[in-house]
Amino acid sequence: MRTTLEKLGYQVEIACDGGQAWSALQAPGAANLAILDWLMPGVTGPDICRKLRGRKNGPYVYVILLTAMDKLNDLVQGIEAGADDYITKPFNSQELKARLRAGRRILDLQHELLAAQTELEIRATHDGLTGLWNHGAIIERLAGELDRATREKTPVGVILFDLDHFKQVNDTYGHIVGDQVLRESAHRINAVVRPYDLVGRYGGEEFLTVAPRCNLRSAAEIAERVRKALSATPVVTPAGQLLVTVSAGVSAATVENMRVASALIDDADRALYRAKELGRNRVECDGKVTSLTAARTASE
Ligand code: GH3
Ligand code: MG
Ligand code: MG
Repeated sequence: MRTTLEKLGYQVEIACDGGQAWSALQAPGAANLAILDWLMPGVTGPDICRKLRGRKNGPYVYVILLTAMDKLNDLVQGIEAGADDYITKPFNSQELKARLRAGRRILDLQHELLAAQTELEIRATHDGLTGLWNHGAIIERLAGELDRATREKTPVGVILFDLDHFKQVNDTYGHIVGDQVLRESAHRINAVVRPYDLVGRYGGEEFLTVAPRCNLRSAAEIAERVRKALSATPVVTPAGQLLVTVSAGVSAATVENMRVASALIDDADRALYRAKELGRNRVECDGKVTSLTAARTASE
């Protein structure tokens, strides 16, 4: 069988008994089509089918059971155990070839289906323009982080960013340039936050960052890094170099003051409003104001 399969262009891995077959099928990069003898020492073919179908994750493995002609009556049991097809012994290579082709067709379809599902999941949770989490997804992530923070007794920081005078960019240079500025802003935010911080597009030119394990001050420091990353270098567009600034409002849930997502966002929004009122291109915090603004003036 190995020779026949190799002639057909398949990469073949041989297992000497059921136990070995089961280990091989669990290994990373394992085969996705298995031809299993019904009776094997230790673990039988149908046993492996049941184990495979009982897995919570892992790729789909297409299973062909090998069975002797006189065991054909047992087939129902094999199919019920999770086998996809069967071949009777001694096998005929033409038949094997045809059955393998059918198996590949199913596996290809399965692969396409999974790819389409992944694509749909990404589209449902991500913003098309910037690639960031979308409005619904970032709020859901924030709620998830708050649940975890409550269990683990850690803080969570929330930062709401809003580009300054962004309407002017659109009005002066057009929406295409505006879109480019939004993409570049998203890129710069992502570049300065920590890998496990979450960044979403909350609205048109508003971004929401969730900073797990950050108290008000640490979150404000992240916001300040983002503010600097934007104001330090103009965005290069076909319309020329545009200096873009951002204002930020920061809030934090702490062990002593745990809040739900909407309350945290409201608090960050109020701080953001103050940042706008106080002249934009600045970070304001909900509650005790840190000395970040002073630090900023000193370093610039
Ligand atoms: P402020 O400093 O007070 O925030 O001023 P602003 O001009 O940024 O505020 P405003 O909320 O008035 O304007 C936001 C603008 O963002 C209005 C809208 O045209 C623009 N906008 C929202 N979504 C998009 C988008 O997807 N693409 C582009 N190009 N512009 C967008
Ligand atoms: Mg806005
Ligand atoms: Mg704005």
